Amino acid sequence: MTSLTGFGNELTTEDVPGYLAGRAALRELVDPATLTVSEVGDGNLNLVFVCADAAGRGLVLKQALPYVRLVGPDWPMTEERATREAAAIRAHAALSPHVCRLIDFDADRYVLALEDLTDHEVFRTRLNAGGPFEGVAERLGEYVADVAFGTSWLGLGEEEFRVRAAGAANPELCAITEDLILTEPYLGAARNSVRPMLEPVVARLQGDPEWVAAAMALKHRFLTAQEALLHGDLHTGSVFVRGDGPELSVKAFDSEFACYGPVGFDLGLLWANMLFAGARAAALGQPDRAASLVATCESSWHRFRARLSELWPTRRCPEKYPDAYLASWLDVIRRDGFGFAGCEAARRTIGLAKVSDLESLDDDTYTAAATAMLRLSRLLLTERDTLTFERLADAARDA
Ligand code: SR1
Ligand code: MG
Repeated sequence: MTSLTGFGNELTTEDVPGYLAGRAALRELVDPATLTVSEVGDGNLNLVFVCADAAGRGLVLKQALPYVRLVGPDWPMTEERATREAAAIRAHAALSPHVCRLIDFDADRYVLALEDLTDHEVFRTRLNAGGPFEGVAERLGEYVADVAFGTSWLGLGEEEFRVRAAGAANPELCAITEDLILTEPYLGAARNSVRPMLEPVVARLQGDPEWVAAAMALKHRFLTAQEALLHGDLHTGSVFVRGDGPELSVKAFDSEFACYGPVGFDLGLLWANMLFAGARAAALGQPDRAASLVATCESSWHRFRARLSELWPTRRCPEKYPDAYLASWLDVIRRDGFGFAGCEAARRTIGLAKVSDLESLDDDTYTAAATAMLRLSRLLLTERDTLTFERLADAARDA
């Protein structure tokens, strides 16, 4: 039985069949009488139940707990995040095929029923195992473009945009992002930690006012720019993949951090996590794989830009937004993307909720990869206005 704390509303593996039988939208999709259920939540926040019946039909239930699972009941967290995630999935799934589908949402018990993607694997797991990645970041670039345009004032019109942005506030989850990604790695915090050999590198960076000020400027952007409904946590652990080449399937999931914010935030998190995979490969003595992983930052950007440019002629009120504006918005997004990548690079190295790309390495390879990521963080943050992908690739190779 899975019951973490005994909170009344919490599902256990035993109650899931009865729960499904009681939900009109779900009981026809799987047979509650022949169900096998396992709790697989390995993320930081929620319970996740994989359900399959004897006929092989399946679905997934995700329940928000009233606290952060990673830490426990000492860190309370609103279950309303499930309501916001449901709204974000609906908005995003209407705009992109690369989104895990929502089947049902129980607003009383904060349970999302999601399409069964157990034939997929988590992208980070595949990357860590040395698996194929061609085409994944590029599809994610398209996904970011589709949802960015479609939830922006350009896709919605100005009044509808303001209504949607006001309805999508997600303050508690944004506070986690503001603290963990945009404050603590730079200013220091009890929740930060690195292995001892990295401590001097971190101390040097935290004493570098240019790096710290750049991170604060990105926090300012995150707090004040409301361009589109972001995924809000688009790292490689929030993406399922299946197959390769023409069979490739890519699905983003776990959008409980969704909020209106700067579009470059989603791209930046994706880029930083591809750089982590690259730093891991480099530290493990695979320079060609590392270079190809780093190159996905540029190729996902190109796909993002191409898709946004394709959507541009469909904007509401084209007379209000001349063509020249697209280029300037793209410039802003690229610069933000570099900056937020620098923040994510620092956060996943120094702050809470680290990445297995680094954490599973032995001390020598960890030191090489973590030091490289902190060097890249500095470059991405302090030189974001003039940085090119070519320069980023050179720096990643030399880091
Ligand atoms: C306390 S939640 C920690 C992290 O998990 C998620 O993946 C987000 O990145 C969040 O910052
Ligand atoms: Mg998550």
